[in-house]
Amino acid sequence: MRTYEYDNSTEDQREDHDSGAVVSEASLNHIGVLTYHFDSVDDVNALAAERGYKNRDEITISPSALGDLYEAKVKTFFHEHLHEDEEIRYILDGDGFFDVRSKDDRWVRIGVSKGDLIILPAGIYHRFTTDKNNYIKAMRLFQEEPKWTPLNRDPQLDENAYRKAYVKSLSV
Ligand code: KMT
Ligand code: NI
Repeated sequence: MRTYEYDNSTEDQREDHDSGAVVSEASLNHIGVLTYHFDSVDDVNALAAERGYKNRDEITISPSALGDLYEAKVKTFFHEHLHEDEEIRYILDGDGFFDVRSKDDRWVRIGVSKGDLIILPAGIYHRFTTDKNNYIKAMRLFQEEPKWTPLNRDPQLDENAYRKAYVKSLSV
């Protein structure tokens, strides 16, 4: 997984946007983001059992899978948001980028490819995009019911219980 500070240029979101500043796995862990690489689904199953992810499905994001909806979907995923639950994705094929907010509110870009598994904590502001190849296939894991309604960034969310708990976790 390649992780770096986003360069903040306004060109196509699907470009790399690599500022050249590397971000360590340790600093991702500090903001509650966990990353793994598993070549075998057995390892995914073991992690799922350990963390209580009982359910899963698969999503393909590409023009051929989504047709006319593709561009709109990619725009929605790239709108800065949070969820009231963890976002867990195991990449089955293709590539993409998760951008997460650092402690000081800068974008950190995480490039994901086949075999990568990423866990974003509830309450973290983030966004996702495909890359120039316009293709990713991922397994989505969840505990009971999928609760991944995106809550778009808004000052009112400062009062959201999940956001508050996340912000509090950053200060320890
Ligand atoms: C999401 O919730 O952002 C998605 O499911 C898209 C990313 S899946 C690689
Ligand atoms: Ni999300």
